[in-house]
Amino acid sequence: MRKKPGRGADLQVCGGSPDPPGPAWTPVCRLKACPTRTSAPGWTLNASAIMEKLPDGGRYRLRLTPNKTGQSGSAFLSQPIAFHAGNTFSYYFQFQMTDANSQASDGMTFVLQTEGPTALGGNGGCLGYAGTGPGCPPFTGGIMPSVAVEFDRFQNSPYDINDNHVAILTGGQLNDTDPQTPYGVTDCQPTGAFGCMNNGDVWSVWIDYDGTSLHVAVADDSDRRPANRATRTITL
Ligand SMILES: [Ca+2]
Repeated sequence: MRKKPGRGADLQVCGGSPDPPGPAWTPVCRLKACPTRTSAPGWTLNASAIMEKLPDGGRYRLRLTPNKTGQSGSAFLSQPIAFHAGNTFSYYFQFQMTDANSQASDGMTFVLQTEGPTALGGNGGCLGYAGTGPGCPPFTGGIMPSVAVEFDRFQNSPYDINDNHVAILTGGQLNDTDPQTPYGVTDCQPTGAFGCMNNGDVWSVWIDYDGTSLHVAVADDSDRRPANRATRTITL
């Protein structure tokens, strides 16, 4: 898995379900001053991606890019997972795109790929997944072969429907398939209201493959799964 580009997109990786609410805690560090690591067992971190300790002093989370322009970073499992015809999978994670005042551009992608653990696409609208080039896509240089789910919160003309959409991508291209807008919120600039993926909330993501189709569900500030948001019939 992997990803991301633009400014201030943080991917918080959690195994299983989120922790239940606990007692109030006192921050042991402020986010920008919390301890960081440039490696994580089992993972390959690329470019701007680092592990960053949570302010409660507990777990580390994956920070794909800092809050700067022109960034791209990715993180993949170092060892590939064998996948055969008829196999299925379910994956759950949480993300947080901080600094809504700077729009937390441009978003991020969850990627299944066979290129290798150091794979990385371009920054900005390429979401660390697609290749770069003048004019309009398709561009060369994206991660491929691959299937990705994008969480895109900056509208690039002419190929994005708005500045807050989820879509399925293939072949390292920004070929948005079945683009859908969480909560129907289509205007998230300059700040993010509820339903804007850049609003600083912790979002939950469910990605499931049933052997025939890829299904994606997202929820703002909730770990309760809603109806699928995007779906594509695809052979992995
Ligand atoms: Ca975009």
